[in-house]
Amino acid sequence: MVCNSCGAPVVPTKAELLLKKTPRCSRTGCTGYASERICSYCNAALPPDIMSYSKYLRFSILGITGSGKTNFLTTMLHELRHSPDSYLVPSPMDDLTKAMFEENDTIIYSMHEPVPATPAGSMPPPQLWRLKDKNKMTGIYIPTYSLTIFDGAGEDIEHIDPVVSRYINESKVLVILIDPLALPGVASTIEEDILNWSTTADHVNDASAKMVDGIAEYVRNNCGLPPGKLINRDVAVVFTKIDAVKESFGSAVVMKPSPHQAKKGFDKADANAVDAEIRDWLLSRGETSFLDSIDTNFKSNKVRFFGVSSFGQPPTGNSQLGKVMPHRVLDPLYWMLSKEGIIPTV
Ligand SMILES: Nc1nc2c(ncn2[C@@H]2O[C@H](COP(=O)(O)OP(=O)(O)O)[C@@H](O)[C@H]2O)c(=O)[nH]1
Ligand SMILES: [Mg+2]
Repeated sequence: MVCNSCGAPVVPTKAELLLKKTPRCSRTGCTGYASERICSYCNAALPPDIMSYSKYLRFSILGITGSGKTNFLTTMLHELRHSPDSYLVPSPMDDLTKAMFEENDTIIYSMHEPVPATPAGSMPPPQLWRLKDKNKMTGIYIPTYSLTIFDGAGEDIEHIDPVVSRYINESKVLVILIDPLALPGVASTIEEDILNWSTTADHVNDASAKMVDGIAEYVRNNCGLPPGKLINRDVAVVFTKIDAVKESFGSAVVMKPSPHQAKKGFDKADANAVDAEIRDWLLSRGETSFLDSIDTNFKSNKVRFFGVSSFGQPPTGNSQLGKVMPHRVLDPLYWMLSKEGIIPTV
């Protein structure tokens, strides 16, 4: 904490902590208060209420460039905000998060365009959200959770910046996106227009598998884990752009509407069925290298596969969307919430 008058660092007294009072500056002659919090590592300003949450959720969205990270994050937050039976109310904790979200939200929902690719080399800061839990509200209290989301750095993952590697390391859940259209065997079966409108980058073979190996290596190095030890971290593998390959899923469970929100909990049977369908699909397309890189790096009981479409249907032109109807974009979040005990598993 820093004094708002003289800028000196301030350590709150025990009484101030206990009574949740704004600490006073202890410097002789200064009458200021320490209402500002800054990160002791990088000096960035932190939201004043950052220490006051019931639970802290942190996740990183990781995936090769163009795998759909930013569009997925934007539609996920939009759905959480706007769906009629949502009981978790999100609000941005700081101006930067608000501005980033509003810009992307306008592009998708008002301009009907996909969010353009993040320029190479730029590194957006993590988004800070608070979630209010209407379900557990009492007359005087509403449980509020902090949700920090890092929208990853695409292919740069092979040369992870130290700051990014810290975000990855501190994430409770790694959300790894797998773009079916970046898989060599799949791209050749997709209609050319749909493929062009749904992809922004060309990738080398096995790009997704290499990215997973890269992430795993960083987590291992940072945690001092030997190469042979499986990483004990929750991993949501999110298969994006499922609209572009929906024929091959036929009447699978993953193509049906998500049941979690209506059930006010995480529907495990539904999630198990989806998990099996996505794994089988990847196997049937010969994507063993991606599955192997997941299975040989992470503990199997910590990994869950999901299938989503941020737009509900492929873009209808170059940078042009039809009606935006996100499909199952909240499923990974519901899993995380159930792991934290915020919603029940049903
Ligand atoms: N068909 C389809 N295309 C998508 C979907 N989400 C994203 N895309 C396409 O993928 C491209 C890259 O998405 P983006 O979110 O920028 O990827 P990022 O680089 O991982 O953040 C976009 O230009 C979209 O055209 C989706 O749900 N369906
Ligand atoms: Mg992006």
